[in-house]
Amino acid sequence: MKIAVVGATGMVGEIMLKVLAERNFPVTELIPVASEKSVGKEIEYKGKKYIIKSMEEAIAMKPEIALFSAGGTTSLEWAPKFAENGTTVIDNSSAWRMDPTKKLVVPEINADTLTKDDKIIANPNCSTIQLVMALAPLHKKYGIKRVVVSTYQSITGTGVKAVRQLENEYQDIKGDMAYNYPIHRNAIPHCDVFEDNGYTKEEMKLVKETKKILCDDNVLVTATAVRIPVVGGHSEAVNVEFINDFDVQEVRRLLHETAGVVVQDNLDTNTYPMPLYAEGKNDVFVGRIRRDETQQNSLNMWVVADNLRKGAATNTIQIAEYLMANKLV
Ligand code: 11C
Repeated sequence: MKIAVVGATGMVGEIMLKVLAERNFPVTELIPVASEKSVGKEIEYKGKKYIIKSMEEAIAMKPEIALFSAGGTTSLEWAPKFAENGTTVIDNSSAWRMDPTKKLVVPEINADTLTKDDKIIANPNCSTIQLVMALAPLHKKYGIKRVVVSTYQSITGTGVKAVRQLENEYQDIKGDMAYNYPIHRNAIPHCDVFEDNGYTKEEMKLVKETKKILCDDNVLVTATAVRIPVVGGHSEAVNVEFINDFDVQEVRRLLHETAGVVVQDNLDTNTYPMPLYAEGKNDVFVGRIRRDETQQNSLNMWVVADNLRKGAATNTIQIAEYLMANKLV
């Protein structure tokens, strides 16, 4: 399969290359694409060097699939040009997610909705992916009425500038700031920009994308997204109210049986998910599963995942794997 990776030198792009190699994706020709300043430079994939191409060059090479992680503006401009030329684009930006003509896909949940006609496929936001991975099997069984989620998000979600800010702050060096405030020793309740309703864009992605992926507008979601000085992944405290009652042991079993979900929940051994250990892994980890004793049919849980992997690169590549396995490209 001829694969273009658009945004190959970015944080997610680099992980995409890593995950493609790790999963032995059958790449017959790799086309790394990046911004004009990187065109002509080299990147390495599986021990071989590849020259970074421009968008125009990549389109002319007619890749079967283009994995995009180059931001919304680039995607809005270029994804249709790739698609018109016969390439299936899997886009990791927010550009197409809420477009009613585009599918928003987490393969374990709704890849079966994909057809050959889907030429631009949207990859959800990282904090949404790990949330719906834990919610989907429970929604199927008990019906979700309402979700209250608080996130503890890794600085890698902001990008390389934020990683540098934290590193500088560790050493008391003054440098460029990715945030309005220091992030070292801090928790900033502000991920992405504020919207008119007082929520941030990140919080509203959790609300809107969850409904779209679960294909159910009746699922109520309210969110608070917080940035913390962590690099390994995003964590989420999730309170779920179901329509029907549940058994905690059965919830554990359902999650345990869900592909891509790992239950880490043993209080006797202090076992619960943490970003330090989720880093570099492709799964979503769930623990601290317990009944909310203040409200009927309600549950609390803690959900952790590597936001650059299952939250971005891995999910994108799983979509590509599904398209390939089902001959949709
Ligand atoms: C964050 N979730 O952690 C963001 C990063 O819409 O794909 C990814 C933004 C997106 O800040």
